[in-house]
Amino acid sequence: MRITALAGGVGGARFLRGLRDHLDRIPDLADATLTVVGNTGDDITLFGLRVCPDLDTLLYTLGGGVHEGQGWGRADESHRLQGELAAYGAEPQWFALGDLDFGTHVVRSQWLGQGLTLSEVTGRLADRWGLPGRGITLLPMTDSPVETHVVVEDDDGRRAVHFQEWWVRMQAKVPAEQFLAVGMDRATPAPGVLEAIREADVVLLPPSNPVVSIGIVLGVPGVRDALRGSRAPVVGVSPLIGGMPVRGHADACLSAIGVESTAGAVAGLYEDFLDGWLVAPDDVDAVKLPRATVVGRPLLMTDREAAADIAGAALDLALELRAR
Ligand code: FO1
Repeated sequence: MRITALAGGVGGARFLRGLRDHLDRIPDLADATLTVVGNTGDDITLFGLRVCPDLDTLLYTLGGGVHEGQGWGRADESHRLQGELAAYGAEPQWFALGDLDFGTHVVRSQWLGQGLTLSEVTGRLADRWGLPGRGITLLPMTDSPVETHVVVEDDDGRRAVHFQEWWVRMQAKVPAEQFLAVGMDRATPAPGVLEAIREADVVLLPPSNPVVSIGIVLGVPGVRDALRGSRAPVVGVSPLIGGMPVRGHADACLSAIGVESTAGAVAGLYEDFLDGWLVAPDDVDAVKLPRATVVGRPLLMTDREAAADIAGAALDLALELRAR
């Protein structure tokens, strides 16, 4: 069975690790393959190095090297290099980059500099993290440079800042007036992305941020049409429980685009291709969708086991819809 998922950072990565754990514990599903189309709108160049936060979060989480408490960055990390950069007054210092994490950014930047595409680079990084051996293919949504920038207005005036500055330095406290996917007008899907959607038996949308993660992937020309035309059932998992994001600032992102922070409103962003929607029990009654089947179950990924159960429920719903 071929499963394809569009994913962003921490929530998406934890969900997909749960999905792999779920597949591994069911003999009939153990040989299922998973293709993950990762958001690259969070990517940023720092100290001359290309940093891909969502791809790295997926790599480290699925490869067993993630800092479990943070959900991003490496376990057993140190920050000697960052300390040296700070001592030289190098900016910015608001984005924590550990020594092990720097290894990924150095080698990625070296390979990009040698002319490899982001897809080729990501494939090499995934090899090191053992993803192919677990039946997992990680694809960037596009090989073209795309960056999400955020229009804000504060004491420094009205301007666009990089998404990471808004998300990390500003903690999304300054209202976002608009999200701009800079470079998206020249972007094309990375090799294999459209095929992964068209040939999937199941497509899953993890509980990633619907605006700045999944929303950005959906903005790559051709992706949304492929989902609309896909013969596979598309099942998503609400990133909100009772109107609040489980983590991160999805509510701030939704209000920026004039969408209310409810499981139903988020489903509305996907309604032209969504077949199934998993929501928290308290949200079931409020979610009325014209076409998609709504199922309620606890959605808090409190630990790896819970994530496997939630991912299993999403897959079960997709398989049920396939059988109809
Ligand atoms: N998130 C933070 O809140 N603070 C950080 O200093 C930070 C550093 C960082 C470094 C590498 C990386 O891959 C992710 C990092 N993140 C940090 C998380 C990141 O901002 C978000 O997870 C995603 O970009 C949003 O999904």
